[in-house]
Amino acid sequence: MKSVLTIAGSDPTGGAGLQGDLKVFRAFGVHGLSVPAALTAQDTSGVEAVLPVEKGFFARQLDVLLRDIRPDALKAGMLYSVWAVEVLAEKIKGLSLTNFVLDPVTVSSTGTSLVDEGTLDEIREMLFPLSRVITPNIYEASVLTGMNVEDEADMEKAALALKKMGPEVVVITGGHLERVTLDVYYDGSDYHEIESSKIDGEYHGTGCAFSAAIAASLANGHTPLESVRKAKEFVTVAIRKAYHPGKGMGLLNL
Ligand code: PXL
Repeated sequence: MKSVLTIAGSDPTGGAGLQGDLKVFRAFGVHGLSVPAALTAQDTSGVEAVLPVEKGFFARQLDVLLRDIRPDALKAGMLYSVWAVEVLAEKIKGLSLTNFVLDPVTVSSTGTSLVDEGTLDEIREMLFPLSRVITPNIYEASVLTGMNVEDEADMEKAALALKKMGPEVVVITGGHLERVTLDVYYDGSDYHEIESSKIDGEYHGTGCAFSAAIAASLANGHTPLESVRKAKEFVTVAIRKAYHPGKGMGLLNL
């Protein structure tokens, strides 16, 4: 069985973050490894507080785990701190880890910041060049490029700008057309528009599940484009079957 590592935040609701990622890994038939970079206090209505894992202990978790198991793919979600980015970049380089999927998380679905000051700049500089696939949504693509990303043409321009920052593949998610949602995939030579039907309502953890599914699929030997398509189908089904265990947002049925 392939092993896939998530480095992300803890989400006690089980919908996003590490806990969501581990369910995705199981659904894709891979063994899930997980290292928390931060804890959150949250419910289905939103994130109330964030506590980063202390630097030395974050590094220790990675050191100990990675000297035993070499993951076939890994994903990073909420890293929160500048130093978590630096520690992770060192590990990926030092061990020549491949199939790294980066979800450049900025804010929670309800608007709480999930990055400390300077973290996004550090992600762009240190982690983009090590990434096989990056998965910003249109908001994150705007913040990372300084462009105003709204329609399909903007998404293509932003994907080009992001590609120049070093990742092998860029997927910008969450474009809205009249009846469909649109993701733009760019690998330096071709653009692919990936459409799916729009589903009403607010769902928590879609970005986390998407990037985790891409990582799992890469570990299973699929190409980035195949992996992105499989991840999109998986998340669409999970949204369609979402449920409401709490009083706030729906959680994906992973
Ligand atoms: O969806 C972004 C996200 C990532 N990671 C954790 C989260 C959230 C959103 O709330 O809680 C841990």
